[in-house]
Amino acid sequence: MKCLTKQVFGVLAVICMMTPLAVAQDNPERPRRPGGFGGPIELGPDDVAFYDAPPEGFKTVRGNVAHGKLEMIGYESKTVGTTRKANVYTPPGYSTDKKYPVLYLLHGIGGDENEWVRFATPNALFDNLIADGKAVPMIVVMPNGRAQKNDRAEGNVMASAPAFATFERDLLDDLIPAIEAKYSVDNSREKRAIAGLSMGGGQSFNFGLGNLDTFAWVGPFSAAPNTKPAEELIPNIENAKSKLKLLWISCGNKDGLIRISQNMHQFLKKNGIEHVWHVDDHGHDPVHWSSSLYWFSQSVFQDK
Ligand code: FER
Repeated sequence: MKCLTKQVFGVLAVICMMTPLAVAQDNPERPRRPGGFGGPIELGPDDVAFYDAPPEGFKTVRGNVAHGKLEMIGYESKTVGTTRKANVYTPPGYSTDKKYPVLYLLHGIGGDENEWVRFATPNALFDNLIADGKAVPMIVVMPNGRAQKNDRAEGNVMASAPAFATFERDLLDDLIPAIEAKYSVDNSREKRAIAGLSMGGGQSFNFGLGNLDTFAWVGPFSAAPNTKPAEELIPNIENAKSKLKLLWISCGNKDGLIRISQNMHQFLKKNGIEHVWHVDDHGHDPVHWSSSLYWFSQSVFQDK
């Protein structure tokens, strides 16, 4: 038994990642400080990669596969008091004759509803995985997690951190009902997932583990300091064990925020809560997040 011990797909899963600064997210070319946000990085024996780098072209549009559709929708938010935007991917052959699982995919502090689209080309990434039989056809919703009237990533983006907490109500009370009214969705908890990067990773921990009757699949990548303490998020170990279908955590080993994910991993390990812990050689950056989405997407909504 080495490192973290969790059996995922019959394999020992251990991963960790690192997180640089949020404002760097919008521009993959922008230079970053080594380590980015956060403090010193101390790596332990569990903090190793469980997956390889994705194959070449994993997020490039392929001419020889069926394509899904990416559209921008508006929904009425009682929480914020505005009409809010979300990018929605529907898979190839989307049909109202079927009911689809839904992944809610959240951005970081410098991002918005277009962030994932900009750097991960999720329509191509999902088209390719679905064509190869590696991901199940799913709807992917990429909303704006900054739940305030002006939700643009402007000025001092750190000042909008409280609005990322407010998004819990927007998500549960406004967005999910709007998605389930507009699309052909299987609305059982086993068919609803939440994942995200950095602030969106913290939101995934907080809203996912905090609402296990709503979400069964949780994927925080490079979680930020908005992550609540593990003891608060998981007051009932047995309940978490029985309700979680997958808790998939990643971070880069050059990410100064890795301590947050390491702490969560240690709590989960100590309490015997199965999870994936994947630590790659990246930082708080789009390469790590694209890779994490690539691998998480091949587990979500699939029983082991
Ligand atoms: C912080 C460092 C990083 C913080 C948030 C972040 C709220 C978010 C980073 C990101 O979303 O990329 O201290 O406090």
